[in-house]
Amino acid sequence: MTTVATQPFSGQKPGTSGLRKKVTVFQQPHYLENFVQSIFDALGGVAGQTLVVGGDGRYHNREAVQTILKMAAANGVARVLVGAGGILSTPAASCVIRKYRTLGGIVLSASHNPGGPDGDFGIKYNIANGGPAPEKITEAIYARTQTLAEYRIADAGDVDIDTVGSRQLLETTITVIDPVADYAELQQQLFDFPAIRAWFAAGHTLCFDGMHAVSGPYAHRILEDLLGAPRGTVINGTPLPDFGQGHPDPNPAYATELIARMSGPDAPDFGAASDGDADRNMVVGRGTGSEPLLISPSDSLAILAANATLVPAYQAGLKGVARSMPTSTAVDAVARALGIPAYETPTGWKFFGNLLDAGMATLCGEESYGTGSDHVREKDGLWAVLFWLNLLATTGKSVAQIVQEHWGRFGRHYYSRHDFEGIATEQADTLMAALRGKLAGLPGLALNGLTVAEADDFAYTDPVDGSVSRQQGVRIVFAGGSRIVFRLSGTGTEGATLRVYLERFVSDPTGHGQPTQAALAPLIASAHEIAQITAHTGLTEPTVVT
Ligand code: G16
Repeated sequence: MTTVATQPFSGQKPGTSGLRKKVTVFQQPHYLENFVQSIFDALGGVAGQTLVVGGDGRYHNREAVQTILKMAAANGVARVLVGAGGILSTPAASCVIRKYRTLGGIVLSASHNPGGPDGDFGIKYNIANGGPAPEKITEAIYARTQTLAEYRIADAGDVDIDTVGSRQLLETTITVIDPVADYAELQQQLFDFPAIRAWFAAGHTLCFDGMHAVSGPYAHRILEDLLGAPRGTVINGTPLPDFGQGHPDPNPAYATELIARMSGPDAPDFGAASDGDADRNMVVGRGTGSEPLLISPSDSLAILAANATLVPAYQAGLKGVARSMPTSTAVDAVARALGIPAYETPTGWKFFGNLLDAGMATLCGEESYGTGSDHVREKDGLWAVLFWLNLLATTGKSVAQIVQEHWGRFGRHYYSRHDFEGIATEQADTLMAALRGKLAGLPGLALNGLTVAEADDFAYTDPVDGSVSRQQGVRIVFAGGSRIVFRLSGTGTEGATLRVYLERFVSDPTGHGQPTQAALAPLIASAHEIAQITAHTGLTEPTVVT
């Protein structure tokens, strides 16, 4: 065991979901070690505890796992459960933390951000409930990074992390586990596997795009081995350190292979993709013409909530639902019909943890392709796919039928997010400051046929612990319920990304067939005018539209 003298690095502040930086930043001597020691210290020490360690398999994953194991041993951790090959998807890590009642876990992932030597890397700490550490812990970790003077690490060779079984490192037991087994067992307890198996046996088809990221092994095992979907159902199913040089973000802009396969009359019945660490999902149906039927994540959440009692795990009904503030209010309409509460939280899955722990919400979701439930404390990509498969199998309906019927009953919430990436941080901050400065004068403003009803900067008081989070996004609500939300991303690693979220509600079914961007055109024009996006950033168009 060695104690190494070190100096603080600036900027080790966790964002929306852990610390995300370029791989080259993490490769600096002491950088990862400082952050890991700060986690251990912020927890008040980890001696005698059990921790879970794993990651999404991206470049630098294996090296980082070895460093963490040696530091865990030097800090007196009793036992570490590590996924074979250093692999654990984010929802699987959450599942393992909960199942084995560990103190928590360290998850290595930069989620949907690209990987490889020039790509991104990330690390986050999850607490004993299996969910991302709440702000009071991430703030304590950050505070510790600023004063750290030394860290402890075992002066030992690398541990075998590829063979399932236990071995010793100093006094610490390193137990290498099958990364899929516990997660697959949990999913079988939630869904009607025999019905889904029968759906595949009847010739129905699915295309699941693993995007060369960590969902592949989970999808192969569950969809093909356990549910009998034919081989080839899962595409891009082998995790690669650079994700095949792709961008493992399951949206129409990046999941291009899935979109191509879902286009045209011979498309599979159902399509889905997941991201770098397998917590996100995009679901797609067969369209009527050559275009696939893209289901917005907000609609997907609402549809799952409306049909939840068809799934064994949720047969008794939902206690409540929760969505992040920028997510469309489609699920609120379902909650009203079901007579259950709907909570609105800031962006970041960590804000759902208390609601789930307190039994106040059962399903949660976000516009950023995240959906999940109280079965773990992370969003869960494959879980959402299994939920949809369960609905398709038990109703016998097509994806398009389920979506059309939902809109017919609840109305349609047209929704889109426009991202303006690569903005200089000062420009983005100036834009947001100018917007905040205007808020009080906006109500009553009429533009593009819309009238501003309310405008504010979202603040959230957690109903369980009373903690307050301010400045979580500027909301502009128009008469009739249309909304524009502006906020800066907390997950990027270069410059700033402005996210503009657009929502318009249409109750009349004759208005449900419009192309999304056309339906939102007055809101898009208003967003540009109100925020002066081009004047502040020089960008006339978004760089990504989802
Ligand atoms: C993370 C968070 C999500 C959030 C998303 C986007 O997801 O867990 O709650 O919606 O980032 O955040 P932002 O808009 O700040 O970039 P993931 O999948 O990247 O871990």
